[in-house]
Amino acid sequence: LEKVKEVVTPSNGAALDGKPKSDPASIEADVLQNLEFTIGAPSNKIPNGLDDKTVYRGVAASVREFLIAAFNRTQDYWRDQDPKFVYYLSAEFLMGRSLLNAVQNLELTGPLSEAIKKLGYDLEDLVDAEQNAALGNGGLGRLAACFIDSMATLDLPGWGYGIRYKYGMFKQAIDAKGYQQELPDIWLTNGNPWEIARPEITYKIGFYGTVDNFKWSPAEQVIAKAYDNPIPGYKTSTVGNLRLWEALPLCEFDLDAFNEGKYDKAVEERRKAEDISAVLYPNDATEYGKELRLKQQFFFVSASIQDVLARFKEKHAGDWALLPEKAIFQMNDTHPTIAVAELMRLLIDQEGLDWDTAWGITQKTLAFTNHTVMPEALEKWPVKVLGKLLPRHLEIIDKIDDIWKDSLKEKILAQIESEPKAAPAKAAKAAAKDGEEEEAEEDEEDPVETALAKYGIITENPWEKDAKVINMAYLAVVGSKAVNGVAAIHSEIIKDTIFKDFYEVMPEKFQNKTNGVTPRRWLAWCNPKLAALITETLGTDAWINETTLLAGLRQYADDKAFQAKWRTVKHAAKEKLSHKIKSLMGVDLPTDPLYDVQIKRIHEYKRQYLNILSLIYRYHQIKTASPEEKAEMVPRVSIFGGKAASAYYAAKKIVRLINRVGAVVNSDPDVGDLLKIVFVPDYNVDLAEVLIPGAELSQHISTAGTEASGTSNMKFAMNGCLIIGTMDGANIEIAQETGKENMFVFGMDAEDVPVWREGKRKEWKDYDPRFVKALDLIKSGTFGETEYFKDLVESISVMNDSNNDWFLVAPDFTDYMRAQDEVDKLYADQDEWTRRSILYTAGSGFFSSDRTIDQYAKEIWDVVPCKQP
Ligand code: GPW
Repeated sequence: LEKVKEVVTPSNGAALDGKPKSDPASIEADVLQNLEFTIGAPSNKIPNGLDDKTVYRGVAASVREFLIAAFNRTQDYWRDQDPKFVYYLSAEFLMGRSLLNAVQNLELTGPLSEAIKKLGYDLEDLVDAEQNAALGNGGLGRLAACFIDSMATLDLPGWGYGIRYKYGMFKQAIDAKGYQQELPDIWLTNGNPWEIARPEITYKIGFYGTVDNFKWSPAEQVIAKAYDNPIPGYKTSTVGNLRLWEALPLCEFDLDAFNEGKYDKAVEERRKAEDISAVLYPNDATEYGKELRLKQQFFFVSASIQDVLARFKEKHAGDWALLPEKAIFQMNDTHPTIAVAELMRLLIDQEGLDWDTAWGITQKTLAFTNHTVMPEALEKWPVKVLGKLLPRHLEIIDKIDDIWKDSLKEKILAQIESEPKAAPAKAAKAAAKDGEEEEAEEDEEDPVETALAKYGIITENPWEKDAKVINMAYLAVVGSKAVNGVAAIHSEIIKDTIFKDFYEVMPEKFQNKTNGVTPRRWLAWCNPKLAALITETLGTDAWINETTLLAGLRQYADDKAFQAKWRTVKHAAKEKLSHKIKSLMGVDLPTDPLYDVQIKRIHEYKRQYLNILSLIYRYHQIKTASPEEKAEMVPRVSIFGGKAASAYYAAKKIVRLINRVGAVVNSDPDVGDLLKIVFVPDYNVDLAEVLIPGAELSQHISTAGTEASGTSNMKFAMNGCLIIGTMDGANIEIAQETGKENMFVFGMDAEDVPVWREGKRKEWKDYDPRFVKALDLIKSGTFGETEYFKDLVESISVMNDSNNDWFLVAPDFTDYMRAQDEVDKLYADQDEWTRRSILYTAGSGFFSSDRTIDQYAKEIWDVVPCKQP
């Protein structure tokens, strides 16, 4: 056997004894072998004549062997043990890079770096050679990535399910005039060493066609092909899975058409199918109701459910009542909610269950997370669009809607009877006054039907006459066992607003699961120096999985010697950030000023506008200051990053404004190092891994009540970065954990915002003179393009039907400036600043996604750890 091993196993012994050898020499030999045979690098250039990209591929191929070995063992064990699984259905998984994460989670960094050094390369450079996997827009997609990391680390049987987009989030460039340019994200050109293609795992997905007597005959079919992405846990041998689907044509090529010389037609079917998994929709929190988007959603949901049911049948054929004890699907926002109808269809049409049995199973097997209260993001599919693409599903949704409303009838009737009769009488009187008594009589509707209307899943489209829409969030609420928001305040708001009526009739369904982030990627791996200091101070690295241990840092917050060490480490991270910006943009940033960072999707509700207005005023102050006043000012580097959805014009103008202001300020000799404003192009996961450790102040300044949670706020807090923010989303809980007095809190509260919008705003004229000054500077052309910026300026200063400063930039400005003054004052006191920085990290333990996932597992999923002995 030993002899055979030597001769046969090219891959480090994994195939025969199940575990590759992890000493530096074995790894080195394996990388060489992969460079030569897997990658096919020219042998005369091996080992040290290759570029980093090629060596990266060889190294990744070796790491892949470790991953696959542990992956196979985990999945075999789970198959054998048959525990209950959670399936996280998400249209987005924003994974970022995988090499460093895999190597760190597998605890291979030491021997691997040594092996790489022997070959004449540097692990850090190879890490930088990797393409970002950007199959997500922002917070929602990155949350899904953090969640599957935590599931693996907690040994929870679970898979992610999504789409293998050929093109991910667009790449952003900023042109010389400050405009955002969008470029395609061609991320698969050099192959993807982190995925395992499964040509043998395929499902048919149907679209269009007709329904005859409940039988659906699709007019179009495509194939969904599986790709598995192993997800390593940390300090465990568990390796979970992210299964992504690629769309392919049923028939490769129409040979008849080809033979007739119709070449275009011959390839048409292929193109139509491939379109489905071609590109990620780059809209964050806005929907456009496009058919292709619904196609994508149904495509991955159907493939995933078919896959789960197929595995269930292998073990438990026929025993459908057992399904809720073996599987739960978590729907990440409304994007996968067609799952409600698809699970019903498969159980009834394919497996022959009766309606009631199928509905009972469905309601126990699905759960739903809501991530926004903004109406434009809550998907409502026109009945026309959904009925054409998925006629059988429309029929099922229609019936769910009827049965759901029927189930409420008794309750409603009792309610109506208990109400005093005065209300209808009053209405009749009012009608009589208008001389329309008779008509009112004729039109009078069944009061029960009227009262039921607000519960309707299928409703009238308020924007279009006679055009019904399907409210996907309502469908999900009715079809799920649990519904949750993503931060404490958000989970309360959804019960009071978008789901109020539903909450009143089924309060037990509604829960909160405050978001979290993985402390591996977002502290331990991205900020190794701070991590080392924490480990040294706490005397253990157990905090990487037990983040509540970070609270142990509190006792050192006042310790001057510790503060000095903390500052040194933070400063090193600032230097790294400054180098990164130099290499990306050619801009030299001093490292002494306060590093202030706002990185997130560009959106009016997130209020990058508020931030840039305050900087415009700061610029004005610098320009008009005496030398003595200048000497008192606290220098600042303001960094922005984020993408605007391609058709979101206001957001694109804000991007341009920031860039224009930056160009003027940075080249003004009067300003010097007192203020630098940079917009880092193409903000993404790997930039975040440098920006977050290097930041000292971060801005989370959404209009109260609009940001469901936010998750970068948690990452910044973990890395000892102070927060200026509103009492919104998870900021509130971060303030609780780290001390509200340590946060720069400003602005209106969530309860005041609706009051403002409905009333106060109409008579308010109290514009802050500094706000007026900042807008004047834009208007008078200080940053050029006055015509271009005109409507942006008016949107927050001239009130009329189209401009109403919906996100309260003007009324929150004064308090924001007060908070900014406090920032400057505190930064001048470095000891106090550092003390708070330590307290942020110490108080961030609650925001680990391990905690979040543990709560999901216990309170919604009923899934327990299943770890190999
Ligand atoms: F609109 N979020 C996001 F709710 O990143 F669908 N993209 C989205 O399309 C939506 C939400 C959607 C974000 C929230 O804005 C953010 O507050 C939250 O922290 C994050 O989802 C994860 O829950």
